[in-house]
Amino acid sequence: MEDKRQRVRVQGSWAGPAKRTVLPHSASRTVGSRSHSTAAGPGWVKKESSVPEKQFVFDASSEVQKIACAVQYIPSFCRGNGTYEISTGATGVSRLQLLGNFIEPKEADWMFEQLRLEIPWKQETHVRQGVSYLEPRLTAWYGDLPYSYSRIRKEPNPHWHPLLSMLKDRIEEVTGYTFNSLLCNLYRNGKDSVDWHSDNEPSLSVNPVIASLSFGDTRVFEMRKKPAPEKNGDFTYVDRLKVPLDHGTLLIMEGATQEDWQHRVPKEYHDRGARINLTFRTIFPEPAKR
Ligand SMILES: O=C(O)CCC(=O)C(=O)O
Repeated sequence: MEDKRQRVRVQGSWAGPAKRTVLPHSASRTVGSRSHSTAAGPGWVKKESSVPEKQFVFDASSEVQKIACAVQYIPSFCRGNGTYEISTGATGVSRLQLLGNFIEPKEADWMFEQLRLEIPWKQETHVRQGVSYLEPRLTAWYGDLPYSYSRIRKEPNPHWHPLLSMLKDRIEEVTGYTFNSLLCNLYRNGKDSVDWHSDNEPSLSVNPVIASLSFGDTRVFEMRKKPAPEKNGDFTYVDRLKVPLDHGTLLIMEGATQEDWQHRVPKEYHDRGARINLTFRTIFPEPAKR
């Protein structure tokens, strides 16, 4: 069993109407309990489910699968709503909150069109080992401070589009978190992507909360756990998750998620339509370099 993984497959059924409640973890949830997991099972645990129409009821007879290297799959349609503690470690709990239909489809349709046409999209150039290449997506930055990632610097842009300000307000109201910045991504088709990374730049400080809102075609948001130091960067047997993010879905990443996990949106084999992803964050001024 050395290289095998034991994983819990969450089983259950859909029942009754449930009230939508999303509160910041500090206000509403207990940290660290992994109630339906086995001692050996590193998989994610569904803590609580709250959906507009139906609620997922956990079935205690969940079976433990022994498989070499499985990928867990969290559906993001209404039935996937809930809070997922995806790992617990020395750095704390890594947690996802998923809210399908955060924006209703009709509203999401016109928002998508407005954002596609009115955001000042730009294709940045990466330089890696002396070779420059165009980022396989378009981006835009909003916030009073600059943002640097992968040696790209986004200049401050305090001119928030009214629709983006409205979405920020709506997310802040529902989650109880506040954000001062936004990185927008436009995936023009299935060939556009973002590679494995964590949102862990120093300007995001420790345990950043990232609120990620998606519009347009569904793309799979993949996550993989960072290997322990003794694995020397070998990701072969790390825990993995797939979260399909569809039109109007809000994903919140909290706790140690950026410290302990990486994420990406891979290219697709089959073509996809355009997708816009908005990642709201809080940026802090970086200490002056000496
Ligand atoms: O498009 C997404 O869902 C992810 C975007 C992302 O990883 C980022 O902006 O850091």
